[in-house]
Amino acid sequence: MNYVKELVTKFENKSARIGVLGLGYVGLPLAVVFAQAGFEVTGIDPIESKIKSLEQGKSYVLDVPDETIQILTSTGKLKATSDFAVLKDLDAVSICVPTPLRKTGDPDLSFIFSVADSLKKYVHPGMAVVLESTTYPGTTRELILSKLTEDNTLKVGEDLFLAFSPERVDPGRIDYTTRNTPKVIGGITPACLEVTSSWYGQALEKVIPVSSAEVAEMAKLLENTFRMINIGLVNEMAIMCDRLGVDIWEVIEAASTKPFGFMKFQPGPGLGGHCIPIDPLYLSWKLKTLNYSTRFINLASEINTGMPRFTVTKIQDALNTHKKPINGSKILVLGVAYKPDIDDLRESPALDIIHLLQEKGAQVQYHDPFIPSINHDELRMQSVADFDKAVKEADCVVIVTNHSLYDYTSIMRDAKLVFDARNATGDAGKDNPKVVKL
Ligand code: SAJ
Repeated sequence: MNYVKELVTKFENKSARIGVLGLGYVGLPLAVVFAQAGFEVTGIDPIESKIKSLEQGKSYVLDVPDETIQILTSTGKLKATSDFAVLKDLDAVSICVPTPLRKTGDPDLSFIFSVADSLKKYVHPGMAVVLESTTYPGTTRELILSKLTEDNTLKVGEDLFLAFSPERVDPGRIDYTTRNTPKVIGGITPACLEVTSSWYGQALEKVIPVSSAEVAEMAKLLENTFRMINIGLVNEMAIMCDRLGVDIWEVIEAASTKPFGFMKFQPGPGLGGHCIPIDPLYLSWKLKTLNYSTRFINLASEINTGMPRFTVTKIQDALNTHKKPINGSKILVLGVAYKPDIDDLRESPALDIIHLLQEKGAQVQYHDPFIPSINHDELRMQSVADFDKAVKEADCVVIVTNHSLYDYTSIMRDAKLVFDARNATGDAGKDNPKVVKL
């Protein structure tokens, strides 16, 4: 049986039955893109509430509107289930499960292990499998392939076609979407690449084939390690400028006038999100097993994780100039999401900053239009209801995440003191005696 030919034909005539394992901010948009391309797609997720929501035509992912779900489910193009047994009837499945870190800072591969165990029960000859979850180079071959072929019934490249294709979803971004962002794919064998590129090529605008799964895994880690290290560099520049008494924000604006050979990054109160602070540590963990120390990653990570403490020191200094000890001061933190205009709190530096301020005896409140409450570790807080009152009453208003809907002019007018960790106040803040910047 020539499964390559059979699968390529099924992808080309859209008769292939597609599965997406994991319906989060990566998996759901991917399932939608495959369904919109004309495939019948089954989304699979163990969390019942997600399945219920989709069955009711409700999206829980920022980038997918309700009406898209309603159209695709009503036409039968998109179904959702928590029953993994449906996998036995599918021709192709993308794995989009989380790859977080453990508390120890080591990779948490439990989601990948669990999904590989489930898939193992149902994988069958003539099936394509693509792993999308960001992970260390070698995962696709060492974990997924070995699990799916451990009983030697399937032969990769002949009746099982396995590849890695890194997700490049940036939640909230509208210029680049799952469909139009170039998609790197690397197969375990050339036939794996041929089959999976044919599949993805039916739905995505640009597929970038590479020679192996490891190249694809490593490309993703380069993308996000590049970002993490450059943010670490500019954060250290901010610390240097603080020592030198030079305005880092003006320095960056000046450097950014260079039309080539420079890329602008901004210092901040820390590094949040589920990608940038985490992905590079998957790489450093893997290299440690090969007796190599990833010094750049380790140093940048150290600098980035030190930024919340540096920020709190600067807040303390700012209060000091107003003859206010931090102990007992009322501090209002503006913006706790990990980046502007989204509702995601994961790894947000605001959590560290609030914790450090409270440790120093400050009375901390927060406001975030996207995050009504914080329920994280021992932190239980509600976003303040009366924003204007809280700004006026605070001894210091700290801009941690510069959501675009804040009116920074009125904040500078009403606040006694503003600590601006994001240069949200811009030039107006530069000449304002009430404003201190990172
Ligand atoms: N940050 C800085 N300074 C910067 C840029 C970011 O301090 O110059 C901070 C942010 O405040 C945030 C963290 O870094 O706390 C991460 O920000 P991010 O803009 O990198 O946003 P993410 O984490 O959503 O990164 C995603 C990534 N996308 C994927 O992994 C598919 C990343 O590769 C993208 O480059 C990034 O979106 C993007 O460009 O928006």
